[in-house]
Amino acid sequence: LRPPWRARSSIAMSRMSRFHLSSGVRIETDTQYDIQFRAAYAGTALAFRDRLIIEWNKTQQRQTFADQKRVYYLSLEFLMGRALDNAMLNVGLKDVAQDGLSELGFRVEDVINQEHDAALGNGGLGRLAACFLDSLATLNYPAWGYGLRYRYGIFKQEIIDGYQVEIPDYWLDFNPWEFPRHDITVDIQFYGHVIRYQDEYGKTVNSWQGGETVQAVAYDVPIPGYGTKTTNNLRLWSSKATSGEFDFQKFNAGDYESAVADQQRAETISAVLYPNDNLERGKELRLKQQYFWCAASLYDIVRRFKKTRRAWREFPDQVAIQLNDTHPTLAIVELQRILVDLEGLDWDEAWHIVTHTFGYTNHTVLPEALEKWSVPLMQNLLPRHLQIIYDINLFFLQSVEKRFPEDRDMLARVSVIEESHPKMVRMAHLAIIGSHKVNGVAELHSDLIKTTIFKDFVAIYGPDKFTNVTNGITPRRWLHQANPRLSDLIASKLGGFEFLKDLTLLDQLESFVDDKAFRSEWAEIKYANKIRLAKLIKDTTGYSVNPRALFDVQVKRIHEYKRQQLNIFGVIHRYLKIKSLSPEECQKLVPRVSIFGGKAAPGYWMAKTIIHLINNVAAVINKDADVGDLLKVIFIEDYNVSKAEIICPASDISEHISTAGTEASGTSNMKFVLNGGLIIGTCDGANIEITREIGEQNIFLFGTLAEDVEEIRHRHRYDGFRLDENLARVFEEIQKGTFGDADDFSALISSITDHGDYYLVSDDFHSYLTTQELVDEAFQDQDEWIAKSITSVARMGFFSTDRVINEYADSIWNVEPLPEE
Ligand code: 26W
Repeated sequence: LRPPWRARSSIAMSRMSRFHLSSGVRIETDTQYDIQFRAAYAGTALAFRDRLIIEWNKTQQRQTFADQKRVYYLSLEFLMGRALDNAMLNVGLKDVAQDGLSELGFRVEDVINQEHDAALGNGGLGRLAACFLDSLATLNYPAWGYGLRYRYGIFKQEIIDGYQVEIPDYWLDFNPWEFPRHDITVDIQFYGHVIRYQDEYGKTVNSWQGGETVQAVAYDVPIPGYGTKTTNNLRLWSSKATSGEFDFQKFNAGDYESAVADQQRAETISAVLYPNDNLERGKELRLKQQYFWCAASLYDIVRRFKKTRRAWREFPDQVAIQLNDTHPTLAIVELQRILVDLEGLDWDEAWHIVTHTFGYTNHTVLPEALEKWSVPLMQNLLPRHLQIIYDINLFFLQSVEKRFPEDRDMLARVSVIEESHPKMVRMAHLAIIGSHKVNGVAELHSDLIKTTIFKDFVAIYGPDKFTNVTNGITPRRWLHQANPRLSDLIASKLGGFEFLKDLTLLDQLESFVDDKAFRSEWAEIKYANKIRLAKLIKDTTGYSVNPRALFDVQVKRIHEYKRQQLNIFGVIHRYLKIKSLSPEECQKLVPRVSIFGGKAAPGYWMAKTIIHLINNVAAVINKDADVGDLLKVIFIEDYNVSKAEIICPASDISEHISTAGTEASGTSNMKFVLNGGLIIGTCDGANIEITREIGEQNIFLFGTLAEDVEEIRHRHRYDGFRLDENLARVFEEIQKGTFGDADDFSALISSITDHGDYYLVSDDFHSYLTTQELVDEAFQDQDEWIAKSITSVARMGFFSTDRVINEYADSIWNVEPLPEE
């Protein structure tokens, strides 16, 4: 932080009074810098918040008045990052704020950096939801996000002695971006039992009684669009004890302690984000979170619909609900319950409405990530919902049986209920049956779900129910905000910032590829961004890295399928090679900085082992005088959205090297390329479409193809397994203890050597190394490298979430934008 100097001008004084009013801090007299910075942040944030509120109210009124179809995006995760910079840029007043703050002696970046990330997500799925909100507002769609207001977001990661340590992320100390709506509450029921009886007209009534209730309270977050007045709403639910239950009965009975315990139990529901990514663990509290959030959101959506006094059959013409993975699948069951049990509709009529309302997006094919809930657990927590699930399944299976009378196995395969011990509810099956469209998030992934996990459903419903919508990223945050200098340079060539609203306009950059001055400005900006990252590295790890070296980055959740182990084994190989060369030979090498970042789920032991190995390798290599600048290894702790904004603009190359067929899409690949970094990757997820767009000559692809993976795994299992020679050499070095206690890494090694190498690390190691050599070679021709960088950026227009949202709107939601006249 650069200390602010004392401000004297009168404009500055009047702005300070805003700080004073909002924070109780007097900037001109308070000498504690951190307090001053916090006050500057609070004052600026509140000033922008005021502006947002005005447009937010107008937007809500406009949408109510227009009374057209709305989109509801249900996501258990919204990985928003910081809001202030985004608000400044979207409202278009960052310059004004910058001037005002500098009069007070502050740099705007320092003020922006005061904000705590809103980290209500694990990784790709949560960040995608955040990018979607930005595009929905920017494109003027009448849209709401619904999520949970976790008191603790994803944990903060510290690296201590090379190990990941998790620290709770309490982020709500001062959050000017949320508005508690104590008037908007919903009572949510759990447990209890179902009573079935005939009413006076002989109709069967199912009544869910007893159990306990918890109150959902709405907290609203304004979502401003870029360069538009539309400001949508993200509604996050917070849990608390229902007032009646907590205070009076037990309190009066003198049972204070247990009354407080009840309150705490209620608040636990929205207390913490589950930190697993792609791993399902079947915990009751997680199911409670899911129902709590689905039921509150549905109540809200239905309440809004009812105000229009339309007939129920018009519900799907007014409401589109998108399920971000299977986490909100209970919303399907809840809507059926509301319509049948509470509103008295016939089953079939209700089911027609339900199935025309929902769309389901799948984000993973990993078997361990597919949600299943045990029937006894569900029976206990949501007895009426379980009955409804059984009925949905019964009617579904009856229709399947009619169409496939010969195929008994088919019924067992597609059933919502898995006949295991205990029985399990398969949420993906329920999501498919209850939706009118199912989509994957990249072409390969969408093809894979149709031919593997959901194959039978394609046979049942036909291929049209299954579709692809390839992911994207918002260029506002991931180009304009993260890389302002590059954005300015592009704008100077394209005649303005229109490309931020229509990213395909970037294609005009291609005509400047041969422009020498342009190239050197382009290269200079990349270099400046690398200096900025080098500073972050110095500040957080203490290591100095040479910004002229090739920056090779892999930042994402740590997971065996994403294969950070392949990368670090490659680094060890490089290290051994450097050690074996003469000083003259070393002269010819390209200096490299291998940069890692990412969190491991706290219970994912193998992922934590990979982090440990990376850090131990870094400790050895970084202090080896023989190596010097030729190789540095960095683990950036606590990778999050704000750090991504510094890291993505600073890569020369980034790694997207999952085993083919395992990464549904990937979105950081897009962020890196959009910022002029090249990528090394496997033929997986969106890498394939990136290649198609930017051209094969601009990407470094390697490794096994998805279609061959199964056969190779089979070979490993039955014909034995041959370890790659170079990898064997790397393992020897680890086993010698070069990188700390060899026992620490024995399981990591034996997962490859003795347990079938499920992720094909050894199979792909040779082509990985060969491709890395091509990277080195290419980097030596900087002119050509920059040309590739510019060409790639020019061809990235397809990967904007604006394109993505328009595709969802046209092919799944059937909603229209509602711009301000
Ligand atoms: C139930 C535990 C759990 C938690 C999170 C299972 C699965 C998830 C997410 C679906 C994991 C996730 O974030 N998937 C990622 O979604 C991105 C957005 O579509 C894709 O780009 C990534 O490839 C995919 O891994």
